[in-house]
Amino acid sequence: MSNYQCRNQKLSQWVQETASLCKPESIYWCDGSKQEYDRLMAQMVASGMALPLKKRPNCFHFRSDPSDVARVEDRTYISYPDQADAGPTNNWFAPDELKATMAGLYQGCMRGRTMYVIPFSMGPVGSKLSKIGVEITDSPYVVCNMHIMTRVGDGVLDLLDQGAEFIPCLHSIGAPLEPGQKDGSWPCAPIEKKYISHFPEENLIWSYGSGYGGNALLGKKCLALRIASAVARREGWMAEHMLILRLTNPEGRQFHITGAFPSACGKTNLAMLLPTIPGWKCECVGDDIAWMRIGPDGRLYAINPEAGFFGVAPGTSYASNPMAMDSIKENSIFTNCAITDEGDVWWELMDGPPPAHAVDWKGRDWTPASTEVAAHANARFTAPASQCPIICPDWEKPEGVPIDIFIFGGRRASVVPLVTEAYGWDHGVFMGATAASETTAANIGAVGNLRRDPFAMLPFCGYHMGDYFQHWFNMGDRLGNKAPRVFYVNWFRKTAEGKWLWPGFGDNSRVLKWMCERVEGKVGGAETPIGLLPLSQDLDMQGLNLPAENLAELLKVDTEAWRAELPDIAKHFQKFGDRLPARLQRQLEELSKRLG
Ligand code: OXD
Ligand code: MN
Repeated sequence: MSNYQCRNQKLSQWVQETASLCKPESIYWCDGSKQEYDRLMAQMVASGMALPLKKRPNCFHFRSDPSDVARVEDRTYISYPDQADAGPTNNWFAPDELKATMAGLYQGCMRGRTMYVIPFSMGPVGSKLSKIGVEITDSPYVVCNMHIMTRVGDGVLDLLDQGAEFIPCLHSIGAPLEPGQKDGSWPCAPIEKKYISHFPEENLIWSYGSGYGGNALLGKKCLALRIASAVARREGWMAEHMLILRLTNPEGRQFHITGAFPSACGKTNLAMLLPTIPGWKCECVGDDIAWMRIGPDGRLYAINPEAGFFGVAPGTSYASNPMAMDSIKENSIFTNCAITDEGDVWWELMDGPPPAHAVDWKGRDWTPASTEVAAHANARFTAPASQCPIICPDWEKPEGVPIDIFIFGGRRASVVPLVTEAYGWDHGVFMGATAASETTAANIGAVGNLRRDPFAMLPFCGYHMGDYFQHWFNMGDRLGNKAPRVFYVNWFRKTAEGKWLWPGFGDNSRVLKWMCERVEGKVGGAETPIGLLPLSQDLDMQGLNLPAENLAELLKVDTEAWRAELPDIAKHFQKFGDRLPARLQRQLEELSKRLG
């Protein structure tokens, strides 16, 4: 039983084959309409899976199974016939073996459920920079989230009917229903049966067992980063884990900036920054992923392939990110938050005092005296990007926006200054390749450990990372003097007593201003062993009462501490064996020489 007759033969065959394998009760082709969204939500409310929020129009809350709360990096596979092609940073299984195991799991896995076919576009429908995907899933929660995060629907189906290529994304929660069996509120498979698999040589994604976030909304990390990074290398473009923003100076000149940061470094906050310096305006193009191609004028143009924000809720507040708070007032989905007695969501560090009573993310009574957090640390909101009050008017421009500046960064309590400019492209690639961050509660492993996360792509690069570094050099060679300028930032410096040296948030605009003025050639930079640093008079500090010693500390280059970093960088590079580009090794030698 199916509601649509698809004229794309390859697609219709794949849907039929999948139905024969997974044995759903029915097949439903999604049209992306509001009626479809409302109908599925109403069904989930009726089944008890979704809770409508009294305080937020058209908003719903979901509670996941406590075993299914985050991306599962150790169950995520990049599958090439030759393990060497996956590289040292990815989990690997041979395609035949992985497919055989997963086909066994998929056998009859959708019994008793509807199989949804979601045609979606990553990027504006029909843009040359966009890609079409089709996700097959047995989760109505996934369908509704995909409505927000991607462009689902008829426009895409029309392109498919005309024979457009697509990336097949197969997803099942892995919880078939026996006749008469009552469904749970978050059905999923146990951890040892979860698989998030990528077959880059076939542009194919197979996900099984999880209904959560990047494991299940396959357009995001799976397609737009892991598969797209491999496609981008073959086709000569870039798929990056980067926010995109537009900064306009008081004279009206626009600068477009992308930034790559590991988790828990304030990427969404930076993407929606409200500048504290007068006359400067920031607009958000995207908060997580950038797809970039060289345009006819030789510059690099970026689109945001997504249509929504899938943001971490705890810590989001009017103090930290007012634009995100305004984006989630309506038409949003919340997952694993706490619910107040008034029928609103709540999470740790939201503005104001905590509620006197709430129901926590596990459905238990919670009060401020409780010893556990009310919202899960990875609780999320899913919100349409169009609802962000500072969404850039050109965010859906099919040709994208021209990039002037790349920023890399990480969380470092010491050593790394507030901002450094690279001496040139190769040095910039070195900065990206050696990016490191101290782990927080959001990462696996001990808190405070230094984790190298090259280009913030460690969990998202769909091929050997040594080849990925080389791809960056190749792109730089093609861009020549039109390449974006590269900077490295660290908003997270602390005093010896553990106090923040820099206020961050909107005041980060002061650092962005310096970058823009460097691009314009208006301000200087001091040459240091690690790159160019602002002269303290060139950083706009008006209206900020920052003690002079803080600024001095933020802009200090501790040569001794940097020298001590070198062995760790060398060890990091060794992992990539003979696929480490010689140009990176040379950068390390030059840094070492400059440090003396
Ligand atoms: C994300 C991540 O969820 O990077 O965006 O982990
Ligand atoms: Mn991300």
